[in-house]
Amino acid sequence: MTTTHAVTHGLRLPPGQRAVEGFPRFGTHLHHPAPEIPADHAIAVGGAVRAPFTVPLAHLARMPRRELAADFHCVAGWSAVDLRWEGVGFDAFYREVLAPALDPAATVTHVVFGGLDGHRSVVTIEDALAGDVLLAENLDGRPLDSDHGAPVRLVSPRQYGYISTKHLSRIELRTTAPAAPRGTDRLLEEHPRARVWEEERHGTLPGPWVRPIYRLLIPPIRALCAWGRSGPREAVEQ
Ligand SMILES: Nc1nc2c(c(=O)[nH]1)N[C@H]1C(S)=C(S)[C@@H](COP(=O)(O)O)O[C@H]1N2
Ligand SMILES: [Mo]
Repeated sequence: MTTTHAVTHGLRLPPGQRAVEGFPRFGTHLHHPAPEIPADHAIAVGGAVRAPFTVPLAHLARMPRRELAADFHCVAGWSAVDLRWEGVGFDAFYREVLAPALDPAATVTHVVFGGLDGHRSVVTIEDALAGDVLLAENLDGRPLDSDHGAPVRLVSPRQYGYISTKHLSRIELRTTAPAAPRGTDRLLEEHPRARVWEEERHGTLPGPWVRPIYRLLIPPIRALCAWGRSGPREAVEQ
């Protein structure tokens, strides 16, 4: 098993980030409980492939496994430090499972990762194939719980957290940049790269400008997300 330690550039945290205790449940799902996981959960692959297909989780179990020690950075400004993920490297998954199924005429430029709850993230092929991107099934030695993306999630530690789609159920290979979903709020406009060390927090505004506004969103979003947690209410972190 190989272990990768994410680059820290000699700084404890990327610009504008503050460490939090533990690892809160957080996301665009807000107060909604985690989605039901089908017993036969599989990742559906579509887009620029010769024919769509699905990859059952049992297939991941047979692939070379990787560990990744990394901090996790939400675009709103909190960072969870030193998480230990385990799963399959996305680069290996791409080589073994996705590339052989590609339409031979296609040049993939972007990968779309979709979750069971409808969340989706768009990643350039360059960022997706960075060596430390993982299809993670375990966190800190245990299978992912529903707060953190059971049964499998993307983890891209050099990008803001919204890229790391939880409850991963769909991978689409694209040959052009997909358009932003209709109704996307300009205030929360995503950056096409979302790299944390470059503070690519926002699509058009400089990262440091939006910091204070995004930071205001942390307490209400955290409280809403905690409300939808799977564990006992008394375990909800404040
Ligand atoms: N399926 C799904 N994945 C998601 C989200 C979501 O709402 N749904 N939120 C994203 C955001 S904004 C963040 S910061 C991280 C939070 O991951 P955590 O809940 O494990 O802390 O998940 C990301 N992945
Ligand atoms: Mo986030």
